[in-house]
Amino acid sequence: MPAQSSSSPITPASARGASPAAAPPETPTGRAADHPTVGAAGPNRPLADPAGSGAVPAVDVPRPAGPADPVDVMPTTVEAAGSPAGTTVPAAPSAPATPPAPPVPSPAGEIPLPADLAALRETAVGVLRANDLGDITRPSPTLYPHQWLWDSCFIAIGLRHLDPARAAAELLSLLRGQWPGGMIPHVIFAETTDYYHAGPQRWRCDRVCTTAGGVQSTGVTQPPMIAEAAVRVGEAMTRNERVDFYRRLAPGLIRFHEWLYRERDPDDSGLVALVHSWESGMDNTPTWMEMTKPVAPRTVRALRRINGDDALDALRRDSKEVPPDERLTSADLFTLYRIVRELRRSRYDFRTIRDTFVPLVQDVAFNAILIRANEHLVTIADEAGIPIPRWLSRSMRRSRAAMNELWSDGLYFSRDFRTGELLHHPTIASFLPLYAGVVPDDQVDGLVKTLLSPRYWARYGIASVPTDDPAFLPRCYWQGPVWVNMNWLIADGLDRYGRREAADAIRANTVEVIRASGSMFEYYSPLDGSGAGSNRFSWTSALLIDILATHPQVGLTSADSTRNP
Ligand code: 2M8
Repeated sequence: MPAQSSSSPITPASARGASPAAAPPETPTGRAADHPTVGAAGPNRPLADPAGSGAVPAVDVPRPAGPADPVDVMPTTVEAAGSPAGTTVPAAPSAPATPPAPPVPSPAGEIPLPADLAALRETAVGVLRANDLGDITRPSPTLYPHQWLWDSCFIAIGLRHLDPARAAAELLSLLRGQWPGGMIPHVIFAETTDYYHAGPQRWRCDRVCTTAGGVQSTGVTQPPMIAEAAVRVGEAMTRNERVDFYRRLAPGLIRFHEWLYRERDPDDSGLVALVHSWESGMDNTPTWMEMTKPVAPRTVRALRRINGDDALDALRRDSKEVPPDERLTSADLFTLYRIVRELRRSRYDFRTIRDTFVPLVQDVAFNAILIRANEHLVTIADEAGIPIPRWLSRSMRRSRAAMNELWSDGLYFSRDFRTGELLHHPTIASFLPLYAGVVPDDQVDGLVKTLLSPRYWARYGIASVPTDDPAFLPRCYWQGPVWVNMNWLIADGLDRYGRREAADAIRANTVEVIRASGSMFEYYSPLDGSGAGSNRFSWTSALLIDILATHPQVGLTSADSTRNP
């Protein structure tokens, strides 16, 4: 793995004292009383504060209108080698009208990238640099000003190509927020006065626990991508650096996996349960919204009846950068806030939460990511020379077997923890068992065929909700758009099933949709490739850098829309 710390445009971690070999990174020490993001006068004031409106800086990056040439949106399909006969893989979007620029040496020093891709990579590096807050990287400059768990993992996977020590610091910094019981929170609040709609005062976690680093956090977790990211970062290090990094990470990481099973799988089912859609990372995915809508606050239902969505829209503050129709609905957002309130009252304790109205879901994507993470955890612990408790190894084995229970009618589905009923809503999550590597051989063909069908793989990539589903909205958050992290995970799984050509077609498509938009958007319409959500988004940038470094041939071929994978 080529490492480029010397020429990295990211500030070398050593300059900030954040090398994995150095002492743990300095941590903010603010508590509820003195943290700059807390307090009614601060920017994280309660949602309905009338003085709050308009305080969010407008995004200064123009939003592209989508592909210039409407002909570009016509579906083109090519035969998919490595997929069942008759399956087609949509081609990558065609190249921009300008003739291809001559190749320039790739920064990785291997296969030269065409000049436009080299420039795109520089844009991605620039985004990561701009979002770098020291030892953490915010997902985007305006909408997401703190540290998110799985974002940091995807970010580290890209950062390793620029500065492995900085990438390691990104992962180690997640341990600052670890709770005494082992939970690693989904957001660790940065010392910033920038507004975030679900800031510390919504969670009041300081009343429940003091984190090791004295930082403020949310009281829920997010997909456990840390072990995957750590192994990728470890690949970019010398053996000594890696062992040192793993020794620092492994104890906290093992405690996190222990917490997941102890706290969230109390009945030893093998599948952990989530208590909020924010834990799934796919906030408004239809599966979760089906569970969430019935617990909408009465006031929200009443306001909606009287004034439609307008009154609610006026109260929310997360949609100042991003138009409301690209985010979840206001009613759903206020319902998610209500669930946070209930979690807070339950002191984030699953035994208490179980007896409340809070929806509990054994989320298929989260559990798939956990299963893969377990494998990586074994590697990390082995190399660090730290044993994994026997009971944890047993739970890990149980998880692999339990995934089969989520299979129904050719897809995998999440399950209602209380009723044991499958939630039959097909989404991108249904394919994550490919990433986990738990799909039995005789089920792989069918699953891949479904993934490559136009229902899921539209002209500009894999839709997060099938395009013919009543819930599908091409530019609305987790309700339809293409997500670069999902593409990355599924392509990785396909590789391990020997479906390299389908995997590379996904990567080529990912690179192309980013190139066509010219910007690092949070998500993209699968129908016309237009960017949506936040711009200057970190994981899009990081995973683009990773794909171009690990699969440079994808960048070279992606402009050829007639290519046959
Ligand atoms: C989105 O979620 C946050 C809440 O966690 C939000 O909308 O405020 C999701 O896309 C999530 O997966 C992601 O980690 C986060 C930051 O990028 O944004």
